Amino acid sequence: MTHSLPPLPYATDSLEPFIDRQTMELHHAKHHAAYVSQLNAALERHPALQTLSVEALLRGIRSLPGQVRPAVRKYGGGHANHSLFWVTIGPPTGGPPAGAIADAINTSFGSFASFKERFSKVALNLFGSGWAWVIEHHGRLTIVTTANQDSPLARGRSPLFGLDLWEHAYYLLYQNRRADYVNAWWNVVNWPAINERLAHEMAGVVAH
Ligand code: MN3
Repeated sequence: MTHSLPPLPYATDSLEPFIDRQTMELHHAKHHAAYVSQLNAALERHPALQTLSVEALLRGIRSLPGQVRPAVRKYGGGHANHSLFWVTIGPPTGGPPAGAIADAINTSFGSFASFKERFSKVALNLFGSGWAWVIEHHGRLTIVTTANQDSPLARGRSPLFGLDLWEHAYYLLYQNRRADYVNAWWNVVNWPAINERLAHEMAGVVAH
């Protein structure tokens, strides 16, 4: 089994004006695709690892052979991070989160406004390339960052959603204005999809 680039579940221009078509095309078909092909190349000599999902590779990264570990960290991380990113954004629907994610946000941060402020601040303070993440644990949400393409999965944490803070995610439209990109991203967050992920995670916790 080899890893493959998941198709985008919407048209590349459907996030405009917040994320432009050209950025979406390059980001998905070039950047993400490169992580997938580099991951596959790294696993070529490790047939036993080729049956594992990218999530399983990252969760078990410490037990991987030393020669393949850096590639899984970089390219497996890049593949998993982007696969999650695409499905937790979507065409703008407007409006704040509802349902379970709204409850979890209110419980953890007091209000959506204060969550938004905290998350944005964390995203702006991240130096260099990386990601800001929201992680759920027993119904409470926390905000963490990772550098480069490091995945929270490699630290035993499952990200609910995250924001790509590499310049390739915003430079064409926003140049160096990361704050404008972060502000724009709130308009394309797919709260219904995040609610579904949250429901699965909370069901998983109950089942343990
Ligand atoms: Mn990216």
